[in-house]
Amino acid sequence: MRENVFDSLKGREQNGEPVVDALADPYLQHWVHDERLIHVAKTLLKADNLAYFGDGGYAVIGHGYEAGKDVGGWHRDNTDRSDVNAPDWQGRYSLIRFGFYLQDHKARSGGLIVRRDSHNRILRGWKAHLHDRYLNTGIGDVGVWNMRIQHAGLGRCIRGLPGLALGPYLQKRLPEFLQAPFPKEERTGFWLSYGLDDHHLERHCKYLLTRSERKVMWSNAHYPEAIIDDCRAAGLKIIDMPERMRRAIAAGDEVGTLLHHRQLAY
Ligand SMILES: O=C(O)CCC(=O)C(=O)O
Repeated sequence: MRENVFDSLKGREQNGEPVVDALADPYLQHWVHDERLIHVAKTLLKADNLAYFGDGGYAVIGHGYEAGKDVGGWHRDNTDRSDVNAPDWQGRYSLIRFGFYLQDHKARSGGLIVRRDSHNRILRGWKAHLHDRYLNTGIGDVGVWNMRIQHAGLGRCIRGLPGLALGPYLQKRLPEFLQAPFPKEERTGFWLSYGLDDHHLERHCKYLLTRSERKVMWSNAHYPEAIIDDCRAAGLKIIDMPERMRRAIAAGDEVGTLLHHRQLAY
């Protein structure tokens, strides 16, 4: 997978290949319909109507992905991030994201921190930090999270006690020698989101249409029929968000304009 990501990156940086989501990327599209991932997703979500909605991609630190600017802060990936009365927080939420960290973070910093139980409630104050957990992923591991959960990329852990997470606040305050070093390789992540084909997903798709980085990722994305067939054969429905965005643009709708998260009206 790491090789696939670097082949894709080389294509973009050296051959001018366009930035597209994972399913439109010839180096990565086979991962979207990997039956092992689909099996895990369906098992976790306890249902069969699984869909991919154009939310898959990678980032390599130093290649248009900067610590403190693009990665490092606490956030959620869902549509309604702080308003627990909003639709995302009603009923069973059904969107998940796989995160592959393609180097060893067993005792090395640079992996993901998640805040346990924050997908069920809003945790505030210092007590929230008691829920922080560094994912000590090794090579070949994958983290999967509910997209409502609070998390922070480029986490750090304590040297010698790698199970202990250091979120953005503590990273700035704890002396460097107490913090576990980063792996030597370039820090690379590859992410794939899936959801059940339901009202939560439809709302999230509407939300994604507002975002400018989706416009970048989808403007040149086209899914070959053969790949859609492979997905179907693996039991995965494809929601063609690039096409939906193009249609919205052609109809004169305001899409792809927001640089940052803004909650949808409800
Ligand atoms: O680990 C990272 O680089 C950030 C991952 C993340 O926050 C996400 O995929 O939503």
